[in-house]
Amino acid sequence: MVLQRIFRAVIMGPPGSGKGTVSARIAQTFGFKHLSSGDVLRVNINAKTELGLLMKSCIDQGQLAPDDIMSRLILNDLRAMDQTSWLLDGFPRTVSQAEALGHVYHVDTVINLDVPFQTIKERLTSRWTHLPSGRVYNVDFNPPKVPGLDDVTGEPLIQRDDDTPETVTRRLKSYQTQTEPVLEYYRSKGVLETFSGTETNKIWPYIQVYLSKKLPSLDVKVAV
Ligand code: G5P
Ligand code: MG
Repeated sequence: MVLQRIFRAVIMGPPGSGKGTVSARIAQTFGFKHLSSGDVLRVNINAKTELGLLMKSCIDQGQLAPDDIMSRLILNDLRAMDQTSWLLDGFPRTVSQAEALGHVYHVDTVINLDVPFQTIKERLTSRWTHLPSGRVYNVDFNPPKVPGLDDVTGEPLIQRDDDTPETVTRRLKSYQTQTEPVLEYYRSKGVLETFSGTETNKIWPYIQVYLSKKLPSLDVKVAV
């Protein structure tokens, strides 16, 4: 029998605010499983699955995928992670998705990255991604050791089709209209914690301290 603390967290923030970058640090520091809805969709698009083919044009145009499809997809993946602490990145993105998640799981905390839109636009055009793992690089901020190649596997990096300046503008708009209301939803539940700034390295220590304090206060769950 193993005693473990199950912690369920969500990370939110506009496109390019650093959700993937901070999630990797949280996963490494606290041992959470990281599930990114965008990564799940991109892996499906790359593998040309039925879902991927359906979702590709939505994503390329900077629009959100339909709520029912996203909720089914993510809740299904979460079922396999029931015995472990997890961190959801990119889901929920609408109030309807937040309600679907809330019907099944209690969310312990929501980390909100509050980064100015101008900072974000500059970052996304210089982002490089390793598709199979979701690892992200940036030519200025965290360049790969060998240009164009993933540090861990040596496989090629790609630039996302939705990182063009026009699509980034559309993604930011849909964030304002469809995702910002989710912040209010979680604020009203008393679980929202906002971290503001323009540099991940400056925000990260505050998140680390916040989570370190939060974790011991959780109920101990017993897993066998
Ligand atoms: P995604 O994949 O969830 P977004 O738009 O929410 O996409 P994105 O673009 O993945 O978010 P991020 O994860 O917040 O951004 O940011 P990141 O990748 O860590 O950092 C961005 C860049 O900045 C990187 O190059 C990083 O190295 C760099 N960086 C980080 N910190 C710093 C710093 O301090 N300084 C500098 N200079 N650089 C830094 O969703 C994609 C699409 O999938 C669909 C939608 O169509 C969405 O648009 N989708 C959904 N649709 C409906 N419902 C859902 N739940 C959906 N989820 C996904
Ligand atoms: Mg991301």
